[in-house]
Amino acid sequence: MTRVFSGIQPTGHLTLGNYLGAMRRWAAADQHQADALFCVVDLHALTMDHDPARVRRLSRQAATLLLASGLDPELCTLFVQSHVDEHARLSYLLECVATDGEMRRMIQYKEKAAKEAARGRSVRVSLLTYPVLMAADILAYGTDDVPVGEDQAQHVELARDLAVRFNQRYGHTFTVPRATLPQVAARVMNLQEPTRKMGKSDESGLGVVYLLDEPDVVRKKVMRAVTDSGREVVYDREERPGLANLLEILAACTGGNPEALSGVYESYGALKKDTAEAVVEVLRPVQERHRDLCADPGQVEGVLRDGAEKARTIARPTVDAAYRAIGLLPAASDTGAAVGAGTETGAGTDTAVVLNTAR
Ligand code: AQP
Repeated sequence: MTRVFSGIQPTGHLTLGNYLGAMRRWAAADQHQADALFCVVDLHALTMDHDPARVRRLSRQAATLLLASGLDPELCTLFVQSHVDEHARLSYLLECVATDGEMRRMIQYKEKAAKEAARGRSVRVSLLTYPVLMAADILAYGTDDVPVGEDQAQHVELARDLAVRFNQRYGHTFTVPRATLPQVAARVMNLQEPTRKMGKSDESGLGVVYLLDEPDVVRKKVMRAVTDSGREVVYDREERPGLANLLEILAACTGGNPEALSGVYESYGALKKDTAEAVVEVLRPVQERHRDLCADPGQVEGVLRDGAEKARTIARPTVDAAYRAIGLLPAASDTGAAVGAGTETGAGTDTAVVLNTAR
């Protein structure tokens, strides 16, 4: 069965971009078709200046919203990254395979490092290395498919490269994963700056629809969306990014096609009104379920506890195999497991190492 893994960072309140680009597919398709794991990747939230209490609060909120968006613990595994040590264990090994140059080419690193510098803050080393942790998140589970929005495609590409490199150097250990992108709304844009991604760490929040925004707030944000000069409603991502963004949001919410929808509207106002109502309707059931789940926090905690236990049992053998393959001496109780691991170091060599150390 195909193994699917994907995660979400508790770096801010979850947005319509997170929902349309990733979460909705996880609930509607992935958990039914695959052996799927979904994770609140809280370690990633420590890569920028952060408030510990806020990260804790947002982690719980993200898990609750994932359940509210339809993830079913009977069908998939939902857990918090820091509850499973295997992610951090594997990340170090992959840092020994990744290069400084490839880390510095990551677009998110360049953008976020520039943001930190502009605020006069120093850049954390973890901001540079977190794509390796993300590769570890994915590779620890023998993942085949990683359903993400377009902004994460480069990081999944890195996970692929590291898997291939590790396998070539140390023997086949990892499945090589691939990113799967949604057909529509792979990159929902900020409503105020439609050339910028709708992101949860946006400062003003005016161009960002949050999953827990009240219907009237959603309506206001969509009605005030920046559109382009011109009168005709046409779908052109390059020349008319504001309009294209609205058409894509409407298409994603109604199951339509942005190009076809552009022919239906004669005015920007009508398009905005329908888009606002479509978003309100998509968010309504999520908000209702979120409210119910908040009334029973023990339920969410139980799901996360069981999820972490299950995730550990899946990740452990792969991460242990990577430790052996790369040449680390197994702890005494694991020595039996070391036999045969690695490309050049067979059982005989392992035994010699143990004997030499004893002398
Ligand atoms: N605008 C978006 N359009 C489509 N998909 C998106 N995703 C995020 N934003 C959009 C997808 O949601 C999943 C989880 O995202 P994440 O938590 O890894 O990243 P983020 O929301 O972009 O969070 P950041 O980096 O903390 O926020 P910003 O960018 O504001 O600084 C992923 O599958 C992602 O592709």
